[in-house]
Amino acid sequence: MSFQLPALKYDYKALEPYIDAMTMDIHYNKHHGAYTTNLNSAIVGTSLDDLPIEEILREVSKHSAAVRNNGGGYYNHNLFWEVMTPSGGGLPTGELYSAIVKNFGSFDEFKEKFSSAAATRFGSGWAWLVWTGNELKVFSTPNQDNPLMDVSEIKGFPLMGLDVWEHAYYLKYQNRRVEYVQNFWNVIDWKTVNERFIIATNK
Ligand code: MN3
Repeated sequence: MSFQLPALKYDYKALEPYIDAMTMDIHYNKHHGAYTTNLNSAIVGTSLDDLPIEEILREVSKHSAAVRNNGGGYYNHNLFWEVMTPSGGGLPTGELYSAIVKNFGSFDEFKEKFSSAAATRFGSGWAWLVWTGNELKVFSTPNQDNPLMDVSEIKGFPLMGLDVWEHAYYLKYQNRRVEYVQNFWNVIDWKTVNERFIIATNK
């Protein structure tokens, strides 16, 4: 079995002006494409060959750096494309909205906390909203780590992730990561994030 680059549900220019078409094209085909190819090379012929990606990541400390970096890169980008949409933005929907208010005080406090996690992650990494099993948490990870990994500071089910590697924004925003993070709120797909929340809380 090998992992496949998932089909995008929108075209490269669909998230403009917030995420430009050239960044989408390169990010998806070259970066996500390379994580996918390199993950497959790292697991071919090993005992990981038949496992779902979530199971590989759950015990990632037992595997090679190539599996950690490319397995994380593969999963994280699958999630990233999924939680964005051209008709995004606004307020979270459904049960997720109530849970955000309960955990963070208000949507604005949550938004501030998530934006800050994204802006202050030093170097390359990701900001996360995660369901830990009994609460929502916001934090960030370095490189391609994520909350499914046993090496993660906070573990749980990732509901949404924001890529803050320079390759995610540099062509359009150069060094202005904060502006990229602010604009992300215009393309977030709350319907999908709420669906992930319902899956996570029913596990
Ligand atoms: Mn990326």
